[in-house]
Amino acid sequence: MRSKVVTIDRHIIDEERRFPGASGRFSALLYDIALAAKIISREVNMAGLIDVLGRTGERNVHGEEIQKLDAFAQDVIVKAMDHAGHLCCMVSEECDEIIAIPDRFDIGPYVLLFDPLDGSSNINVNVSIGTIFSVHHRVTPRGRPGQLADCLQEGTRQLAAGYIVYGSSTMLVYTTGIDQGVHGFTLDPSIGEFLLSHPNIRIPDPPARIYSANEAYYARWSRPQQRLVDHFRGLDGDGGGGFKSRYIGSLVSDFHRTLLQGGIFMYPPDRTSPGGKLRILYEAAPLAMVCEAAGGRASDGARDILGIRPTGLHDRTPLYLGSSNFVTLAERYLAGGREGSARGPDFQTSRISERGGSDS
Ligand code: AHM
Ligand code: MG
Repeated sequence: MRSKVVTIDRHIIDEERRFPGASGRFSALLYDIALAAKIISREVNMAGLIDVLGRTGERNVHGEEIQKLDAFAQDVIVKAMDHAGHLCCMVSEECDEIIAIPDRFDIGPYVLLFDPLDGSSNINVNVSIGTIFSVHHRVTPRGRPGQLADCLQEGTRQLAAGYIVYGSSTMLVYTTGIDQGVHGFTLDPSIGEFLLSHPNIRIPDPPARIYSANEAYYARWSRPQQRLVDHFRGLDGDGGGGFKSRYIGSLVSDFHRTLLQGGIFMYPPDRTSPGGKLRILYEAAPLAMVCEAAGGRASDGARDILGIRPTGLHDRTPLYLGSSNFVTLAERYLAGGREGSARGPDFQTSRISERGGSDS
């Protein structure tokens, strides 16, 4: 039994005290994200009842229009975050352009980038979905609306990143730096509070041997990518195998499992999406920060995700995320050439590193 109950608010305040001189603005921003998460969680849990209460386009018992959940989540986050004076602008998967702070509100020093409800194909079938967020400090002069330059920053410059998974319970997981730890909070719906349930999360070592990818796209992958998965399946006759396959199709949920159990999540480039599917700013970079803060690695197959500087708000990237040794193994296979050349130069050593240094 844990000896004390720590709410997310208490945790954020305690963390802030470690930085004398902190304005409290950043803590307030995290607090507002947690508040938005609670509202979205409540609605996600009611999702199955929408058909009972009325269909989208109709009004609910409060006389409010019932929205699609992703539009609802977008609305909740914008309304929770736009007025407190923390932000200079926002970026969302749901909006082509930068979301400006309305003129009547103060302009702050931070940028919030988010995917309000990721895993859209799972929304209507009661499978876990999530929200992803990333916070940067602005780089343009203060006091004016945020600019593109404030949004298009490398992942290494994130001040905080995290996600909320709406699963069998709702959890919020976040970090404020690679060396600041990753902390997980579970929502207790009876008191409406996120309670610290997973302090200092580290990806287990040795990790679970789990790979996660949409294998229906196998025929569209490059030969090195196919060989990597053949290796996980034990089909290449070269010491692989012993892996399980798990793929939910919700990035947040697949990543959450990877964080708690280890393994590798992959969304590779393929013939129809040569640049990958997942977006850098509000999908790949924030999860990469959490992953690295928990001792893992995140790569696009050749480069660290956190080093990528996007040129557009919705730029995409291939993504390999999870246990450090598996991500490095993937890079070694892919270095063999994306168009199907022979095995990568370090193929033999990859068998060793895959198990974290001991092949026993
Ligand atoms: P979305 O932002 O439209 O929901 O797309 C992102 C989702 C991720 O959650 C998930 O990892 C991936 O798309 C699944 O894609 P696919 O159905 O191609 O496997
Ligand atoms: Mg998404």
